[in-house]
Amino acid sequence: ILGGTSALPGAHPWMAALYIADEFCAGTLVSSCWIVSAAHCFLRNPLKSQIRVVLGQHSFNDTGPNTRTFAVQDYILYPRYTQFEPTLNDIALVKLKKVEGRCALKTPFIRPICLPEKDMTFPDHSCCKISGWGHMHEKANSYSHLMEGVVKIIPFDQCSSPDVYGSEVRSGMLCAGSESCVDACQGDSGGPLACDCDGVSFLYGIISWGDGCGRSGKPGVYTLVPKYSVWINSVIKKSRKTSV
Ligand code: 4AZ
Repeated sequence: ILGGTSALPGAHPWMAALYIADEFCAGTLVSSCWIVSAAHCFLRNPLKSQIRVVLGQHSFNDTGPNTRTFAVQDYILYPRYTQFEPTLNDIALVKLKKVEGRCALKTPFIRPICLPEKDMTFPDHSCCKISGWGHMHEKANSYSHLMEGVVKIIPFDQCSSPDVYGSEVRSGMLCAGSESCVDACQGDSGGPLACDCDGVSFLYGIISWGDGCGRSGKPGVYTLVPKYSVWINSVIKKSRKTSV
């Protein structure tokens, strides 16, 4: 995250750190066994056994009394996701492997975020929060402790104008940025854009892509989660019926 501030421990209890073979992505806990992340994080077809999910983490690569580490039972990319259009439908679900019959237990540092229903919309210019362990400058080469920042939802017509992203921005995406250059960067992918309604946080976007980080006129682009709510719920419900 560029231009943000340090998050207090426990401020984003749904944050998941995904160690995927030699890569790193973030994700968001949406129920005790399920993480929502970005499909592009799994483009190299990592083995499930090469993935670890850490919940309750504050500093990158650091476990402690408040963290829980999980192996992965399964990961599922959005059905129409393809490497030929890696920014389109950039959403994946990761199922945690149970330990003694359970996945994530709620603690002050671990708690799921609410999933929006398919028709939930936050208006243009709404303020939402991004968080992550990613680069703090476009040319950084290390990850950080958990950072957060506020970004505003940018009208779709503005983001898809020729001087911003043109036709690269498609339906199922949303743009958000800030005049003070708060933005997501490498390593933040898969993490949440969380928007509050009546004091409740919803996973409205997934950090996906952008032209560099914090460049003026080049906002971050996010997967628009409500467009995928029906798919997410169907995968989670199916798995309840078919697995233990
Ligand atoms: C990345 O490489 C990345 N500024 C994520 C978000 C943005 C840029 C790059 C948006 O994961």
